[in-house]
Amino acid sequence: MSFFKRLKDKFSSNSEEPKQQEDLEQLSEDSQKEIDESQDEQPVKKPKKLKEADFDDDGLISIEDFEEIEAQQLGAKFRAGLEKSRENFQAQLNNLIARYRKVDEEFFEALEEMLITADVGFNTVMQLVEELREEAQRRNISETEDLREVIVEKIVEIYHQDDDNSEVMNIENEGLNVILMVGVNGVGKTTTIGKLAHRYQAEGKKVMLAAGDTFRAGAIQQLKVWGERVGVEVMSQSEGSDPAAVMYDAINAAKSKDVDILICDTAGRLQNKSNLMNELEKVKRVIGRAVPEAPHEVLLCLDATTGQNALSQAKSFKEVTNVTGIVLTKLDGTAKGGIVLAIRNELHIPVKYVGLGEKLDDLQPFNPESYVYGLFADMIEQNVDENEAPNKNAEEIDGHSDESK
Ligand SMILES: Nc1nc2c(ncn2[C@@H]2O[C@H](COP(=O)(O)OP(=O)(O)OP(=O)(O)O)[C@@H](O)[C@H]2O)c(=O)[nH]1
Ligand SMILES: [Mg+2]
Repeated sequence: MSFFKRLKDKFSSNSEEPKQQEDLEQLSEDSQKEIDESQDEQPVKKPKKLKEADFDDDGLISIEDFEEIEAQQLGAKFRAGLEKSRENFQAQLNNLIARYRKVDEEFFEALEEMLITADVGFNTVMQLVEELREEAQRRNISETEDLREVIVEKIVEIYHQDDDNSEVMNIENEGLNVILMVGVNGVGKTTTIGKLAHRYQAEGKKVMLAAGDTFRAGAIQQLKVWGERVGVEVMSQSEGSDPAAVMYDAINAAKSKDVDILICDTAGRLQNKSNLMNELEKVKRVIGRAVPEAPHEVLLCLDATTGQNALSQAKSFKEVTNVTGIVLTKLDGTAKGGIVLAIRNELHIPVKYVGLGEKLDDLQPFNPESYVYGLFADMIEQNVDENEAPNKNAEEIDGHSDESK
């Protein structure tokens, strides 16, 4: 099965909005109806036929159906969140392919330029395009049109190259887990904490928040609002108090209340202000002393709309604290979604979550396949549809010729 077809089968659904499990049966009827109705139309965005969910005796959905729905929900989220980047990437790639029909050095140079402009990062672009050159030669591809799939496939490959499944959060089932959220001002730390708390709570974890931003006026209140919205307890002290003391008390409270996950907010700090960066070290030390192994994750929030500046932030934070993962926020707000690749390949820090909007469920675990699906969904689907049409004809012809034998 082709790479595009696999992506389409996995992530595509007929709805931009993720489906609820209850809607499944209705959805399946609706999509069948839409398929029937759209038979005569151009099948550019033909909805996928959803199979009916198999409910077992307890009225529970089967694991296969659950996984299928989950992948489609993820696909729809990335598709919606990456709309701006997709419009940009697809239009630019279509332009390139139309302009340079033949695979040659001029095409590769134009592709390099396009990817660099989309924030993919210089070194990553060089590596990616070099591998494309080799692949084109190896497979004897001479038309740029035939490179579409290879380009998208290579993006996933380059992401996976030193993969150790590191997108997965280091959360233990037993005992208290501590997550420390760090980053410069306004990148989305507090919002991400609210979204993360919501996710973990939905998974049945007991979550608590620590209001470690004692610096900015209103920051404690902002976290409390998130706590109320999500329904989790927020441990706080007064504005101006020592953030390390806030963390220390919060950890003790979390231990005594059998909390599974404590998520700690911190003040936004500029990477070039050494006193603030030192404060972060202290916070981390205090956490580590109270719970061995903690913090289990130090998540650095980066704002995708700040482009290459996000990379330099990451480098500075990495120097003072052991960043274990990136949360790339506001990916919905940029047309330069290539920043994900730059972060991964130039910093070797995994992107664990991406922010795809401002709603509670707009924080999604990062995965390179759902990402490229979001980045190229229309192109992928159109390509699969076009390729399937002649195949069908070929099958029919084959069938006839078989019969005539
Ligand atoms: N569109 C979009 N907006 C986001 C996302 N994540 C956060 N935001 C917005 O970014 C703004 C800043 O978010 P905060 O969570 O307050 O950022 P912060 O890092 O805690 O800021 P400081 O506490 O001032 O350092 C808010 O308006 C959020 O709604 C996202 O994924 N997409
Ligand atoms: Mg904040």
